Amino acid sequence: MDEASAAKEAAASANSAAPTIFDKIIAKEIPSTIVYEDEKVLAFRDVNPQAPVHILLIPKARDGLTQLSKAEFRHSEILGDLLYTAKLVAEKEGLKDGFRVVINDGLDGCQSVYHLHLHLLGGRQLKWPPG
Ligand code: IU
Repeated sequence: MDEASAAKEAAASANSAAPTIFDKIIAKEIPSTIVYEDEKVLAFRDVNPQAPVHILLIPKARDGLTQLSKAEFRHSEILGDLLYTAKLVAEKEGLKDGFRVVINDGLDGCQSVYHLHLHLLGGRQLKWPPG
């Protein structure tokens, strides 16, 4: 299945109640390489890295935040926490020459997991615009 078809399938099956693979990662039921964890945020290496450093940052409590376009005012604090944590993790990873933070949203954004997550990418010269 190509990327666009996979995104279409994921978007069609997305609903706020259904658990995702990230719930199992949070519960440590499936292994992941965790690089940062506190009471609200988990950061782990993407299994299909698109750059030498490719880390996902997620809220431990999804709280309806399946995707950025579903954010409500009450999510402002966790959104800020995630962004600030991305900066901390980038520092920890030694990304002193820069990095990129991406949030894919919905079908056009090619989102495949419906639990909000930030991609932290770095360790090589990234190109712009993205595909
Ligand atoms: P997206 O923005 O929803 O497309 O990103 C989902 C990411 O989750 C994607 O980069 C996958 O490689 C990554 N991922 C993972 O790290 N571990 C998994 O078990 C699964 C997906 I499924």
